[in-house]
Amino acid sequence: MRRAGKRLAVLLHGATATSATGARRLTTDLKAAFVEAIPPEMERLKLLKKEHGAAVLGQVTVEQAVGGMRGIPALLWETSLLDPEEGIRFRGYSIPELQERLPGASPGGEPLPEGMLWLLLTGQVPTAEQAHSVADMLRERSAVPAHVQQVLAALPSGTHPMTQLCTAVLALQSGSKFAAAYDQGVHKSKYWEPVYEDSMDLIAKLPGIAAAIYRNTYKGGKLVEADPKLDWAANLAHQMGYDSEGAQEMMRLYQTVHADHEGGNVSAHATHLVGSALSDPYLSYAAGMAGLAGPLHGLANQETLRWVHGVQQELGGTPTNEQLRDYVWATLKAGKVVPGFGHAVLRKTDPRYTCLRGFAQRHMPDYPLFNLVSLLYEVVPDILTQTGKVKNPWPNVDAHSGVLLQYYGITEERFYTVLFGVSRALGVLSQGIWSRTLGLPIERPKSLTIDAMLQHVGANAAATPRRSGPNRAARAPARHFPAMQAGTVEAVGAQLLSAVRTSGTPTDEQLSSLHFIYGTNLAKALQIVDQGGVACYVGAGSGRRVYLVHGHAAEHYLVHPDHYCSCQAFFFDVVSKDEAVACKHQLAARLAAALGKAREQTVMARLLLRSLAGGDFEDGLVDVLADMGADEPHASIAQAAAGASAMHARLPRSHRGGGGSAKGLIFLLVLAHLVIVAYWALMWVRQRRRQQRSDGRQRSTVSTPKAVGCTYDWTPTVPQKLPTLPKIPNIQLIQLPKAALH
Ligand code: NMX
Ligand code: MLT
Repeated sequence: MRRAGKRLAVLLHGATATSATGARRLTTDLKAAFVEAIPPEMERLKLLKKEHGAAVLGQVTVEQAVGGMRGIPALLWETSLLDPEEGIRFRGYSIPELQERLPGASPGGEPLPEGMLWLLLTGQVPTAEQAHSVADMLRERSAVPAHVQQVLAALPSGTHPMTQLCTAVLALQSGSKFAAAYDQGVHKSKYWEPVYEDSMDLIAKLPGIAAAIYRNTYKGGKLVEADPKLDWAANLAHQMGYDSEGAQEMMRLYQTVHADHEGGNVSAHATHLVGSALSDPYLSYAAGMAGLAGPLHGLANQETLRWVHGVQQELGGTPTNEQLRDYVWATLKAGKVVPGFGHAVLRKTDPRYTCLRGFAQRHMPDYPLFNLVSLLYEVVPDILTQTGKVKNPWPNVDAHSGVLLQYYGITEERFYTVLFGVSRALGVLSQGIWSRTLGLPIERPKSLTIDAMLQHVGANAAATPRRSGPNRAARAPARHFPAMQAGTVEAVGAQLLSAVRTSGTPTDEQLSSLHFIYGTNLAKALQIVDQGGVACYVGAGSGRRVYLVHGHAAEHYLVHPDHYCSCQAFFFDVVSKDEAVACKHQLAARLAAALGKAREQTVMARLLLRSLAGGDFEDGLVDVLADMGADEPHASIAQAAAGASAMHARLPRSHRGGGGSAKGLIFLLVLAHLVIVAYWALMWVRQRRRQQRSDGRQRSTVSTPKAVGCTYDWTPTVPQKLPTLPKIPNIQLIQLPKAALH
C-alpha cells in the first residue's frame, strides 16, 4: 500500500524526495503531502464500504427526523470529530495537545493556522518548516482581484459584513478553476485537483477580503496593504489595522480554534451539501457562510457582545450575581436565548471557550469585560439548568471570543462572524478537497411528510417488538410516537371521544388529536353536528341505537357509529382500501353522541329493524304501523313512532329521502342486504390478511428476542399517553371556516 501511495505521489508530484543515501526527506509542499495521503485513505474507504457497507451506525427516530436530525450519524467528515463531553479533536488531537504541538510564529507562541490547515488536509502535524511553507504558498495567492474590491465598494453602507463576505466570495467564483475544468470535461478522478487549487486560492484571499470589508465598513474605506513578512492570520490583523504583537497572536489562536467542528454544524454541512452537487468551492463555501450568518450559529458571537453590552448598560460594569440572575431570567422570559450558551452536541464547557479563557487569563486578567464574562460563567448555567429544557447549559466558543477582540480594540461586533468564517474555511474546504478526492456522491437524504411518518409507524407497529421488563424504560425511551395500527388508532379515537364526553366541550388539544386520527373528516363531521344533522333512534326496550346522518349532498345515511355507514366513502375508503378509520358520517355520529348533540328519539323495535335492513325510515314507519293495524293497542309505541316521524320531518327536506314505491323498497332492501353481506365478507378477508401478515412478521423476527435477550410482547395496546400531536388551528364548533371543509 505504502508503495502504491509513494508511486502515485511520485508520479504526480514527486512528493517525497529521497536523498542519494536513501533517507526520506519530508516534503514542505502541502499539495505533495496531500497527494501522498490519498492512496491509503482511498483504500480505507474502499474497505469500509466493501467489508462493512451493511453495518448499522444508528437508527433514526421520528423525534430525530423532526428535531433537527440530532445525533444521526450520517455524514463522512474526516478532518475533525466532536465528542459531547470532551469537545473537538482535530485529526485526533485535542486543543491543548495542538497548542503544544502545532508550530507558532515564534517558539512557544500561539499555533499558526497554516499548521492547522496542514494537519486537517494531510492528517499529520506539520513541522515549523512545513507550516511556514504553507504561509508562503498562501501569500503568493493572496491578491484580491480588483472586481471583487469594486463589488464590495458598491454595496450599500449598512450591508451586514456577513452578507458582504458571501457577496465577495461569489464574486470570486468567476475565477474558479474547478468550474472551468468541469466545463472542459475533466475526468472525475481528477476533480480533486482544481478543487484543491480553488480552495487554496480562496483561503489565501480571505484575509484580504475580510480586511477590506472591515476597512470599508468601519474605517472609511482606506485599505491596508498586506505585509509580505507576515503569516496568514497576522496579515489579517495587520490589514484590518491591528499591528500589536498581542493582537496578532490573538488572531492566530482565534483562527486556529474556529477552523473546524466536525461535519454536522450548519456551515460545514451546508458547504458539504452544496459541494456534493459539484458546485465549486466558492459556491459551496458561500453557502456555508450564509449558514454561519444565522444567530443560532456563527452570528452568536456578535449576539453575545450585544447582550453583554446590554448587561453593562443596564447594570453597570460590575453587577452583582443577583442582578445578573434577574437579567438572565428577563432574557429568557422575553422568549430569547442567552447567546454563547448551549450547544447541539456538546454537553460540557466548550474546550474552545476554555482555550480562549486561558489566553485572557494570560493577557488580560484584569480586563473588566473578561471579569463580566467570568461572572456569567458562574450565573448562567445554573439558570439554564433550572429551565429544565436546555440540554447543555455550559458556554460555547462564542461566549468568549468577543472579549479578546474587544480587548485589542476590534470593537465592531457586527464584524465578528466574518472572523469566524475566515477560520472555518480551513476545515470545510479541506474536507471539500477530500470529498472530491474520495468521490463522495451527491448528498440526498430521504424526507418524509407527517402523514408518511404516521403511516410508517403505524404500518410497522406489528413488526416492531416492544421491549418489556425492567430494561424497557432505559433502553427504549419514549423517543418514538407510540406505534399504532388500525385497531389501536380506533381505540385512541374512542378514548378521546370518551374524554370529550366527560368534559362536554373538546379542548384544542383533543381537537388536534382527533384531527391527527381522522384527518379532514373531522372538520366535515363537526359541521354536520353543528347543523343538527345527526338523529339517533333508540330501540324501545333494547336500547339499541341507530343514527341517521346528513350527507354533503341531498341524502342521509344509516349509520352504526362503530361498524357501518351506508355511504360510498365507507365502502371504499374504510372497508375496501382501509385508508380511513371512519367515514365523516360515522365520525359525526360519534361526535354528536359525545357532545350530546344527537337528537334522540325512542322508536319501536320493529321500526328500528326495518331501518337497519335498509328501508326508508318513513316507509318503514308506515309499513310497521300498517302491519300493526290502525287499532294497534300499544299506544306508546305508536306515539313514539309518530314522534320519530315528526323528528325526522324536521330534518331538512333535501336530506329526508324520497317516498319510494313498494318495488323501490324491495330493491333497496335487497341492495342493503347485499351491502351488509359484502361488508362482512370484506371484513373477514381483511382480518385474515392481517393475521397472515402478523404471523409472517413473527416468523421472520423469531430469532431476535434470543439474540438480544429480551422478552417481546406482541399484543397491540392502546398507548396510555396520547402522542403530542401537531396543533391545528382552533376549530370552532359552531362556525367552521368553509375552507376547512374541502
Ligand atoms: N438560552 C435559552 N434557551 C436555550 C439556550 C440558551 N442558550 N440553549 C438552548 N435553549 C433552549 C432551546 O431554544 C430549546 O427551547 P425550545 O424547546 O423552547 O425550542 C431548548 O432549550 C432545547 O434546546 P437544546 O436541545 O438544548 O439545544 P439545541 O440543540 O436545539 O440548540 C443551540 C443548540 C446552540 C442553537 C442553542 O443552545 C442556542 O440557541 N444557544 C444560544 C445561541 C448560541 O450560542 N449559538 C452558538 C452555537 C455555537 N456556534 O458557534 O455555532
Ligand atoms: C461550530 O463551531 O460549528 C458550532 O459550535 C456549532 C456546532 O458545532 O454545531
